[in-house]
Amino acid sequence: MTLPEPLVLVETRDAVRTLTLNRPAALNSFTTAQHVELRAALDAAAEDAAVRCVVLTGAGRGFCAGQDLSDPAVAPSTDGRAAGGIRQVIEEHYTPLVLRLQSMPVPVIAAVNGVAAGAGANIALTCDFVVAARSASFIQAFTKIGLVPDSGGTWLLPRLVGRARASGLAMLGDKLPAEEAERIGLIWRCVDDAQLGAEVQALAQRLAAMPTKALVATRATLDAAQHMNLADALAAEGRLQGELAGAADYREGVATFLAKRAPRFTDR
Ligand code: T3D
Repeated sequence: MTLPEPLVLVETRDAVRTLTLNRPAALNSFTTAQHVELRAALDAAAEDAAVRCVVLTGAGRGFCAGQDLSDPAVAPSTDGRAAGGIRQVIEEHYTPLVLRLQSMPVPVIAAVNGVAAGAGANIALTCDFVVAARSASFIQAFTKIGLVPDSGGTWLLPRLVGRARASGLAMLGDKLPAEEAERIGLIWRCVDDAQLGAEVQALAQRLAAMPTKALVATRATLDAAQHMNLADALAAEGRLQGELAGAADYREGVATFLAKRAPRFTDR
C-alpha cells in the first residue's frame, strides 16, 4: 500500500525549517487537510528549539492559489443567504494560520516561487520577509469571485503600500508581477528564478544566526506601534529594551562587540 503524498513537505537544513505546500496540480490551493498539516508543521517548528528560521514555499509552478474553490465546504449558497461554510473555514483555518505566522517565535520567510493568489497572496505577505521569483505574481483575486480580501489583506495592504494602491490591488484584482511588487514596497525582494532557492537560504541562514528574540520582538513592536501615538511607542520600546537587555543574547552581543569577535546567539 502506498501512503498518500504529504500536503506539506518538511525539510530542515541547519537551523532553517522549510515547509513546502504540496498540491502542485491545484497550485497549492488550500484544502482543510492542507490547513491541518500546515498548522501542525508550524506548531512543530515553533516548539523545536533547534529551529531558528522558517521558510514557507510552494511545490511546482505556484506558491498558493488561496482557497480550493472546488471544496464543497465553501460552496456558494443557492438561496441568497449568507454561506456559513465560508465563514467557518475562515474562522477555523485562515485566521488561526495568519495569527500563527504572525506570532511565530522565529522569523518567517515566504519564498514565492510562482503565483500567489487570494488568501495565498495574503499569507505570503504576513511573513516577515517575502522573496519572490521574477516570474511570480501576486493577485488579490477576491473581488473576481465576489468576495473581499481576507487572511489579513484589508489590514496589511494599506499598511504596506498605502490606501490608493491597496484599493487598486484589492478592487481590480489584477496580476501584480513580482518586480512591480518589490518596486511599490509590497515585498522585500524580487530575484531571478534560478536564484530564488539560494537567495532564500542565504537570508534564512543569516536570520538564523541573529538574536531571534530581538527579531521577533522587532516584528511585534513594529506591528503594535501602528496603533500607538509616539509617546506610547517610545514607552513600549523602552520596556522591550529593558527585557531584552536581561537576555543572554544582549550579553553576547555587547561582549563580542567589545572583544571584536563573531557572536554566537542562542536565545529563542
Ligand atoms: O472561498 C472561501 O472559502 C473563502 C476564503 C477565501 C480565500 C481565498 O483565497 S478566495 C480566492 C480563491 N482563489 C482564487 O480565486 C484564484 C483562482 N485561481 C486563478 O485565478 C488562477 O488559477 C491563477 C490566476 C491563480 C493561475 O492561473 P493559471 O492560468 O496560471 O493556472 P490555471 O490553469 O488557472 O490553474 C492550474 C490548475 O490549478 C487548474 O486545474 P486543472 O484545470 O489543471 O485541473 C485550476 O483549476 C487549479 N486551481 C487554481 N486555483 C485554484 C485551483 N483549483 C481550485 N481552487 C483554486 N483556487
